[in-house]
Amino acid sequence: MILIKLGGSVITDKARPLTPRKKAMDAVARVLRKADEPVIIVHGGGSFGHYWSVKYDMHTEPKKYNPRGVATVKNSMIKLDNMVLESLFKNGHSPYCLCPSAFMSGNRASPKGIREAGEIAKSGMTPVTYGDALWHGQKKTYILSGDRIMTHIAKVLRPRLCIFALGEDGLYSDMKSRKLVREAGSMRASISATDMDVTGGMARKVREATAISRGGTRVFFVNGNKPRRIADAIGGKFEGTLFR
Ligand code: IP8
Repeated sequence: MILIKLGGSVITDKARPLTPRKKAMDAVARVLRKADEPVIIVHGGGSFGHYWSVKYDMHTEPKKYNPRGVATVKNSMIKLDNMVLESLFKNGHSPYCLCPSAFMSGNRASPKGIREAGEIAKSGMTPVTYGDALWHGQKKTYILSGDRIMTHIAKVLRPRLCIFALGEDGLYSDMKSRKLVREAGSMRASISATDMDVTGGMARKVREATAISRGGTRVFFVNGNKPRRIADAIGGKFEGTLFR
C-alpha cells in the first residue's frame, strides 16, 4: 500500500488565492494509476484552505474561531477536494471521498475509521482525504493538517511507503545552497521561516515524516511537479529525501 500526500504547492498555485493547478493534479493522477498496489491519497489546502485560514486567523490550536471562518475554510476545501476527485476520476481511478471527520473525532483519530479506509483502498477504490477545519468539542475548532493525517493513517495501516509530493525536490540542508538531503535519518535540517504556513510548513512535514519512519515505514519527500520521480519511488528508485 502507498500513502501519498499531495502538497498544496503542487495542486494549487500558492501565490494566487483560490487557484488550482489542474494539469499538475492530472499528471500525478496518471502516475498513481500505474501503481500496482492500493493507494490512499491525502491532500493539502494550498491557496484554498490556507488562504482562508490566514484571513480568519485560524491555526492548529483548538480555539473558538469565527464560525464564518470555519465554514469558509471547509467550503473551500470541499471545492478543492472536488477538483482532485474529478482529476482522479478522469484519469481512471475510482476515488472514494473521505472527509476527515470519517476517521477523526475531535483531535483523535479513530483506528476503526482508518482501517475502513484501508479496506476501501484494497477493494480497488482510491480513498481521498484532506487537511481541513475540524470540530474539536466545547465550541472549539482547529485546523487539521494533511501532514498530521499522514501520521494517523500510517500508524494504523503501516503502508509499504509514504510519499510527500512537494513543490520542491525534497529537504534542503540549507535554503541558500539548496543542497538536497538525500537521506534524512535523525539529522536536523535547517528550516527557514519562509517555509511556514498555518499548519507549520516544512517543519511539520519533517516532524511527521520522522514519526512515521520511526514506526518502521519509509517516508519519501519528492518533487510532485516531476511525477516521474513519484513513479520511480514506487518502483524503489529515490530521487528526493528518504527518511528511514
Ligand atoms: O495543507 C491544511 O492542510 P495542509 C488545510 O496539509 C487547511 O497543512 C484547511 C489549511
